[in-house]
Amino acid sequence: MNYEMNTKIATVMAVHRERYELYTENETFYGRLKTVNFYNTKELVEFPTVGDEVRVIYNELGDSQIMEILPRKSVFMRLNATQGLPDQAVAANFDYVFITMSLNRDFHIAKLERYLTVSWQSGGTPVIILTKADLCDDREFYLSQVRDVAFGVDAYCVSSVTGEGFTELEDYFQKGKTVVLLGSSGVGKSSFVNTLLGRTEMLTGGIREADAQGRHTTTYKQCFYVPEKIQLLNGEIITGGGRIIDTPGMRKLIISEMEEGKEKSFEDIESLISGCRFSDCQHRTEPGCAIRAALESGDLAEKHWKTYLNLQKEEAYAKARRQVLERRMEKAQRDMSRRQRR
Ligand SMILES: Nc1nc2c(ncn2[C@@H]2O[C@H](COP(=O)(O)OP(=O)(O)OP(=O)(O)O)[C@@H](O)[C@H]2O)c(=O)[nH]1
Ligand SMILES: [Mg+2]
Ligand SMILES: [Zn+2]
Repeated sequence: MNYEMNTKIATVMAVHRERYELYTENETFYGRLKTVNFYNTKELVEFPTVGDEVRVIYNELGDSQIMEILPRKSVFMRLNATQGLPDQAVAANFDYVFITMSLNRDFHIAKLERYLTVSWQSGGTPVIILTKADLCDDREFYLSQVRDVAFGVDAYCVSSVTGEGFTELEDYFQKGKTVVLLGSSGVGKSSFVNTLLGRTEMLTGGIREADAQGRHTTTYKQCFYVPEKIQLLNGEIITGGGRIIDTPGMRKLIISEMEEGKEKSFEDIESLISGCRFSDCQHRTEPGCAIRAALESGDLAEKHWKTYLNLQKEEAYAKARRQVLERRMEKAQRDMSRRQRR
């Protein structure tokens, strides 16, 4: 058989355990990873995720074989809960990151800052989507807080119940563009997707009232094609197109090599630091510390500074984790070659 002839490039639409839902040329089909390319390798190999472009050997009769992931233009990583295993890619190849927070109990500025950092670092452009506008009668109050931390990032208020706000999002849904949804469980990501698709594709869930925590209704990630015409609940029709990726609410996103991302959300702090008298200033008791001065005068909000410090700690943690993983990999390789020599 001529393998070249059966090679296709496909998009990963969903991941169901070891089976991948793939799409190309108007056809949905399934694939599995080619074992020697992904498991029995010397290096840690990442697994494909939703949004990835993969090269497959197409099989008409059953599951196709996924040979490799093509280079990604953007990606979100998530810390692997199992120590010693590589971090996992959550979604790839998106253009816009819709950071979703609800206009009621999920609204946390520190969380937003964190999402912004992760978004800039992912390679996508962040857009802030404040959900459940129908439950809120003081949007300006929230929007002004958003503007304080999100320099130059667009923010919108939407409601999946009334359809309000969706008209303003038309520009993001275009052929060839992909949007990924990011945000805590229960903020209404799947409801947002259903509104765009005009049908219930993703199950949505209630919130446990006692603690306002979402229930993690969505347990997998999935990519959808957005219709070219979207009819909103109020009957209005807007133009769509492109793709949208729904994800489960995420607790831990990895912050790694985040230098670039950090500068955008914390430009103000970076520029203050450059004004400290000592280049190794710890911003505690040193004379001529620009951070202390700004905190005292109120020019720098205590909360914003705390978020920055926390992110730095996380970054150090992520780096330490990577080093441990690398050392473990090296050891595994040494053990393997020792066994082979025997
Ligand atoms: N009032 C109101 N409720 C909403 C809106 N959007 C979603 N909800 C409700 O909020 C709850 C959670 O919505 P989901 O869409 O499942 O939230 P999610 O972000 O997908 O949650 P996970 O899948 O757990 O990450 C459901 O009960 C929805 O009906 C909205 O715009 N207004
Ligand atoms: Mg969901
Ligand atoms: Zn200082």
